[in-house]
Amino acid sequence: MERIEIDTARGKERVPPGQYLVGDRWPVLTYGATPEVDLRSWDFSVSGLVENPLRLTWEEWEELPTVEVKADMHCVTSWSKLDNLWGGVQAKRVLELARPKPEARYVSVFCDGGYTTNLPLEELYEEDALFATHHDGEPLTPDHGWPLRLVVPRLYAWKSAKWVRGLELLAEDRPGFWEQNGYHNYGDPWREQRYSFSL
Ligand SMILES: Nc1nc2c(c(=O)[nH]1)N[C@H]1C(S)=C(S)[C@@H](COP(=O)(O)O)O[C@H]1N2
Ligand SMILES: [Mo]
Repeated sequence: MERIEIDTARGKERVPPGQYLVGDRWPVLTYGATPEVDLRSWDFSVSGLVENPLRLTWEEWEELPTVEVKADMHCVTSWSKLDNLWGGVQAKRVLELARPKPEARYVSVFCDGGYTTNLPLEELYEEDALFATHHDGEPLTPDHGWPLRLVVPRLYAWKSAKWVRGLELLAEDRPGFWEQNGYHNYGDPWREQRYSFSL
């Protein structure tokens, strides 16, 4: 399996300003309850501005080529967890299958349980952005997003949507759940883009 190790900090301080380390502990941060997911009715869809809309069953998802990505995780509530080894499918592989139209510039990510988040499309072409099924060699637990979560290591972790069910590609940005509720629209930890208002 291909192992991708990218310096999440990219030459900046490894731990972004205002963050503390949790060590081996891995907090669970969820708004609301952990949804129940049934793999028999589960699907993953890519819709909107794509040439080839996708709708994959779990069996079809499991056929996709996998990678491992080592990356740090930074939550806006100030904890950081370093050196997570994620296993899953690179986001750009999925986009290559769906073939975004030239007008597509943003992505709306949706999940079981109703959570949403938004990203510029180019963020999902970064080498370390993936849809993860595994963490440190083990399948994800339900609280951490089983069966599938998005991981976008270079942005605050609220963008790393758990229980992800699909993407919609858009020409105009569409703020997600936290982005509509006061969090920054982009969320770069090194620029401390925590909230959309100034403190
Ligand atoms: N579907 C969904 N995804 C989510 C959240 C959520 O509430 N619902 N919380 C986000 C936040 S704020 C963080 S910090 C990370 C936490 O991931 P963890 O619980 O696996 O540590 O998940 C993100 N993904
Ligand atoms: Mo978070």
